[in-house]
Amino acid sequence: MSTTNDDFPTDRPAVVTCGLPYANGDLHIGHLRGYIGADAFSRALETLGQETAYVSGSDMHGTPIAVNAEQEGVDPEEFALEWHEQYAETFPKFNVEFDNYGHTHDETNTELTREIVRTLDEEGYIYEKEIQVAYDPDADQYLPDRYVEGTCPYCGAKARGDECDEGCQRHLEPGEVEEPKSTVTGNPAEYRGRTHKFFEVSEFADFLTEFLDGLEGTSNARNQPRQWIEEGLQDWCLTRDMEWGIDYPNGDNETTEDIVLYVWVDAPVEYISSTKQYAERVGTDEYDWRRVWEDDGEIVHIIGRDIIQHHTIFWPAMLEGADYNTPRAVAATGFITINGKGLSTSRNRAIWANEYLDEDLHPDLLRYYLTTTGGLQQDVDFSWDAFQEKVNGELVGTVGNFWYRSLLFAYRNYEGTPEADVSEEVSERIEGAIGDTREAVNDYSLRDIGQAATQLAQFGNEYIQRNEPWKLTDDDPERAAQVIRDCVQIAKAVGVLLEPIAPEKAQRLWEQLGEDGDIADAHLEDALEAPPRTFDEPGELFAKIEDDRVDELNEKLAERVAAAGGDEDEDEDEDEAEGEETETETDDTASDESAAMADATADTDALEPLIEDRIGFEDFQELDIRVGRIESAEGIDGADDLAKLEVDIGFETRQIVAGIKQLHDLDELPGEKCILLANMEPAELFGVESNGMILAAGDEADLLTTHDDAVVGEKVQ
Ligand code: B3M
Ligand code: ZN
Repeated sequence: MSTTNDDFPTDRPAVVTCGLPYANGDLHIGHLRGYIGADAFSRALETLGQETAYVSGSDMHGTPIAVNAEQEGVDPEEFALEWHEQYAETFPKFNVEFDNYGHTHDETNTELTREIVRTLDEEGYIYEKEIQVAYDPDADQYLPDRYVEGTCPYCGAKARGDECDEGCQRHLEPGEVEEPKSTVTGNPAEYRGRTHKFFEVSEFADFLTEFLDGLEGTSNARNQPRQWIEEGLQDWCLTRDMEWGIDYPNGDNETTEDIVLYVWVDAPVEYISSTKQYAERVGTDEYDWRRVWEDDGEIVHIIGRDIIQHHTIFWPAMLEGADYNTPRAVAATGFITINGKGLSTSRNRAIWANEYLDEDLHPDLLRYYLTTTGGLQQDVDFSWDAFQEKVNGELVGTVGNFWYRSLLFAYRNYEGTPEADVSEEVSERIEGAIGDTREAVNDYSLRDIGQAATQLAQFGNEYIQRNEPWKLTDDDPERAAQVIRDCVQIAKAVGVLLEPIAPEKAQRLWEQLGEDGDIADAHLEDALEAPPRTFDEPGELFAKIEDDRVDELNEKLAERVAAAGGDEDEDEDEDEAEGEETETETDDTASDESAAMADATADTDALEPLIEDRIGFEDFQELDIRVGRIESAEGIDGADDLAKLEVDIGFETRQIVAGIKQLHDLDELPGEKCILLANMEPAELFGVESNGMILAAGDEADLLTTHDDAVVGEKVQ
């Protein structure tokens, strides 16, 4: 496999997927970040001219469903199908438009999963082994996955039977969780011997190393698995002692009683099944699903960062073992926090999908907030205040304002697009924005896709201010027409560029410009095509969110949390999953992009206040700040954010721990110069000694460096 891919667009069909929601409860903002993000990415790929399908489905199996169905006393199939239908209805309301949305229990997926497992078996990658499985003697049942809880053997955090959801995020094999406790009765569980099927993941270590070298997406999806491979891969138990799920296929196509496939076997297969269903619906001449999955198509998975291991170890090993194509990219998003605290469904500290819609808030506002606040890998904090600030500042103040004033001026003075050619300055600026969008897509940066559009609108506003067309209409009508012609073109271009993120608003703009058809079918180059000569009076596309509305939304959220027994001021541990975080250090300042967009200067309200007390030069001299060169950088096992760096400081090499694991591509750091505080007291973080402190600024840990010939070891003074 080559380690460099052709840039998008390629002439091969692409599929974009998002992680399958477990069909077991209401959708919330944590889910929406992934579905909206993947929807925006697939729309953006299409604007580049890339043939793309966007597919997903509901995850119907496993203990997440069985446990909840049991609690409600209903059959798991009926239970999951009901949620599945609700999800399928909810997504379009957020303008999330799947080309196919299936579910893992349908015939396509059941058959394909069994076929893949059979192939793996035939290829000799599956064997049987007796293992110790948790068992509840009082309930007289085995305790797979979420039926058991205990302690993670790797990091010591509280863990579920199959995942260290609150700690190191590792997948845990049956029997691994320590001090097992039954979630059925709350009693300590016993371990009992049972024979299960295993997939020889360990055989794929070399393949996976090479696979990761070529993998695009976010750096966390490459770095964590590299570490897991280095530590040695374990084979993977493919079966579970339960009834709900896909029966294990025997070679002769019979099924084995009482054991089903682990939910994580059939869940990712739905990516293929759903693509296949789409192709069968539109015709395989129209969309060649076999080329995508069996040959050289572009597979892009967008997932939450808690399921990196499943998508970068197990899944590619399964695909390779069964002779399928493997993903081009895995982009893993950070979590969502609410008012700086972990999202918690049990504490009702969440923004629910239906609640958002019931408030009559436009879906494109949330789409914009979720895709452009922070980078994909970063945790994003949601608060109604930050939402208001972003909507009012960027969408109302910058984009909406520019659209409305340009189109209104054009309508009033020219009944549409004035007859003039677009100036060179403006067409170059639009071309620049198209280039930025193309680059952003190839970098898997939704934020940059959004910023390319918003910055173009910002340019448009400045362009109007600078040229003052209202002063020109009488004195220099030709020049006035030229300026407005430019503005109408910029307005159209902003619409085309913003469509992946705010598709409904962009479509409204399209219609206001008198364009036919769907803006979703437009390609980036259409941003340079002239709009129709005439159009009707435009209306405003974005409305300000008022302060009292925000107060009301804040109150409702606080009341909900209080009613669930929580308190917005209390500091507590969280115990939730589905991409929910236990502790985060998200900072609200991340949401203030508007000032940073204009000139990389932050809004001072969002900055830490200046320290009033002055220090003398002698105090400063006590800080031994040096130029260093990073020799190596690797993530620290078990720590979400920390990386261990070896830094050459001239006299010696220092080991330094820095909170940059999610924020930098660690592979790209060796060789880079950095600035560090050399006489920082040594400290131990996650059992790793840190001997110095790397200096960085901002939410994305922009590393300080030198720009000329300062040599390694030199003092900064
Ligand atoms: N159903 C949900 C999760 O763990 C799980 C994803 C499956 S993706 C193939 O986030
Ligand atoms: Zn752990």
